[in-house]
Amino acid sequence: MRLILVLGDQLSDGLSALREGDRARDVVVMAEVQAEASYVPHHPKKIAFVLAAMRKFAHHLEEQGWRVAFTRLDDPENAGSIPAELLRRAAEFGAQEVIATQPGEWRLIAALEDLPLPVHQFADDRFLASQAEFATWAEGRKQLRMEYFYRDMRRKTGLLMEGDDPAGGRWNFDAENRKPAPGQIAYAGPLKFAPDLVVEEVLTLVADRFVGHFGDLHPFWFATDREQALAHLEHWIAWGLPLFGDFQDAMLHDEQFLYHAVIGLYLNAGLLEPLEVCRAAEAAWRAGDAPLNAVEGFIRQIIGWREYVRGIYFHEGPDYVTRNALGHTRDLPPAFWGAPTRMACIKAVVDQTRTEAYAHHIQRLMVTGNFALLAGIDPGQVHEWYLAVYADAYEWVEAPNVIGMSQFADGGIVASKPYVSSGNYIARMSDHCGSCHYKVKDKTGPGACPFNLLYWHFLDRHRNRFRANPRMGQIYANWDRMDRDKKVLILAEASDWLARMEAGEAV
Ligand code: FAD
Ligand code: DLZ
Ligand code: SF4
Repeated sequence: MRLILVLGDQLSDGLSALREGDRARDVVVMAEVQAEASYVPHHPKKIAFVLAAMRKFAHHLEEQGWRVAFTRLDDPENAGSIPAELLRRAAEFGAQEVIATQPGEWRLIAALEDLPLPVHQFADDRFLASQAEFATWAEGRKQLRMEYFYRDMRRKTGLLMEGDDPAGGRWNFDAENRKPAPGQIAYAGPLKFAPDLVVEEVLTLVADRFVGHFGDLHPFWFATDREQALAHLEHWIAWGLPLFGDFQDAMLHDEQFLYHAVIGLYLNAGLLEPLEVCRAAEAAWRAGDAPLNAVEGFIRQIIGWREYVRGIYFHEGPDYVTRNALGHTRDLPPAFWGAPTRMACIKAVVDQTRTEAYAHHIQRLMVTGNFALLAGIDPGQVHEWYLAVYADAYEWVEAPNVIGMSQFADGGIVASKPYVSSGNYIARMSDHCGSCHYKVKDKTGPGACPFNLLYWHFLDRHRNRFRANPRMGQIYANWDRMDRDKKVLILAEASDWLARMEAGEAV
C-alpha cells in the first residue's frame, strides 16, 4: 500500500495525487503540523482557515470512500512536520511509497525529495499552464511580460474570445479600471459564514496555540468548504463583479473589500478552481449582468497574473526569495506589526490586515509595498511579512508579487520599472490623507508626507540603475530640473526621517 499526501492547500477533488491513488488500498495522509503553522508567524485567521478546511476536506474524502489518516495539531502522537508525519504513518501502515502532488514551495519539495522513502511528486495540474509550458513560453524572450503570456492563456482557454479575436476588440481594458475612490459602495461585501462546530473547535485550538501571532482571530467568517466557497463566489458575481473593474484600484478607510472578490484564499487552498471562477464571470458578461471592463479585468488577474507569477516562481528557482537586487538592508519597522505610526495610510492597511488577514492589491502594492521599497527595507523581511499576514499567502504566489513586482528585488524580471510613487497617488486613490498627521501637499518641512520625501530619496540613490530606463526618463528629468537647494533639503529630510524610524520613533 501507499500513502497519498494531501497538504493544506491541496483541498481539491481532482488533485493529481488522488487521481493516481487507489481508494481500495491506499491511505490518504493529512496532518496539522506545528512546522507549517509557524515557519513564518501566520495570521491566526489563516491558520484557522487552513485547519478547518483540512478537517472538512478529510471528512469529505472519507465520504468518497477514502481511508484517511488525519493528524490533529494537538494529537500527542503528532510528529510536528510533514516529513516526520509521513515517516510515522509509513511505519504505522507498512507503506513502501508516497504519492504526492508537488507542493507550492521549494522548501517542501526538497523535504519530500529528502525522505528516506520513494516519493512520487506529480505535477499540480490545478493550473492552466504547466511549468514546462511556462518554460517554453519564457525561452528566448528578453523580457517575461505578463501581457503576452495572458493573451496566450486567453487563446488557450477561449475565455472572452470571439473566434481569434478578443471580445470587445481589445485584450485589456485596464485603462477603464482606475477610477478613484467612490463616495459610496453599493456592495455589502463578501458572504460571511457563522462558525460551525468544526470551525469552533479549530478556533479554540488556534486561540490556545498561537497567541503571539499578529492578527485577530475573531470574528471568523471565512468559507471553509467547497460548498460555502461556491456560495461566496455566486454572491460576488451577482453583486460585486459589475463594479469590480471601475474601482479596482480605489482605497477607502472604512471599506476593506470594496468590490474585490476576496477569493484568493479559496483558490489557493483548492476550494475553488481558476477556470470555473473565470467561466462564471464570463457567463455574467454574456448574460448582460456585468460589463466587459470588469469581467476582463477579473479574468486577467486569474489566468494572467496568477498563472504568470506561478510560472515565474518555478522558473526562477529556490534562490528567488533571497534576491536583493537593490541591496536594501533596513529592518521592517514595528509599524508593520501594529506599532503606532503617524502615517494614516500605513495604519489603515496594517489595521485591516490585522483584523481581516486581507488587503487588496493596491493596498499591498502601493501602500505597504511602496513604502517598504522607498524606505529600503530588506526584501527578505518584507517577503516573510507578506507570507505571514495574508490568508491567501503561499510562497509560489506571494514571492513573485513581493520580491518581484513590489520590491524590484529580482532586478526587473516581473516589473519593468519599480512600483514607486509619492503621496499623490495615495491621495488620488484613497481617503486616507485627510485624516493624516502629515500633509500630502507638503514636499518638505516638518509635516511633509514621508512618501514625498522618500520617493526622491529612492530615485536619487538608485540613479545609476534607473536613469536609463525609458519609462523613468521623465521622472529623472523632473528631479534634475529641481532647484539644487531644494534637492539637498529633500534628501536631508528623507535621511533624517529614516533615521528616526530606525531609532524606533513612532514616525
Ligand atoms: P481580486 O482583486 O478580486 O482578484 C481576483 C483574483 O485574481 C485574486 O483572488 C487572485 O487569485 C488573482 N490575482 C490578482 N492579482 C494577482 C497577482 N498579482 N498575482 C496572483 N494572483 C492575482 N495574491 C495571492 O493570492 N497571495 C499572496 O500572497 C499575494 N501577495 C501579494 C503581495 C503583494 C506585495 C502584491 C502587490 C500582491 C499580492 N497578491 C497575492 C496579489 C493580489 O494582491 C491578491 O491576489 C488579491 O489582493 C487578493 O484579493 P482578492 O481575492 O479580493 O482579489
Ligand atoms: C499554511 C499551512 C498551515 C498554516 N498549516 C498547514 C498544516 O498544518 N498542514 C498542512 O499540510 N499544510 C498547512 N499549510 C499549508 C502548507 O504550508 C503549504 O502546503 C505549503 O506552504 C506549500 O504551499
Ligand atoms: Fe499616507 Fe502621506 Fe497621505 Fe499620510 S499624507 S496618508 S503618509 S500618503
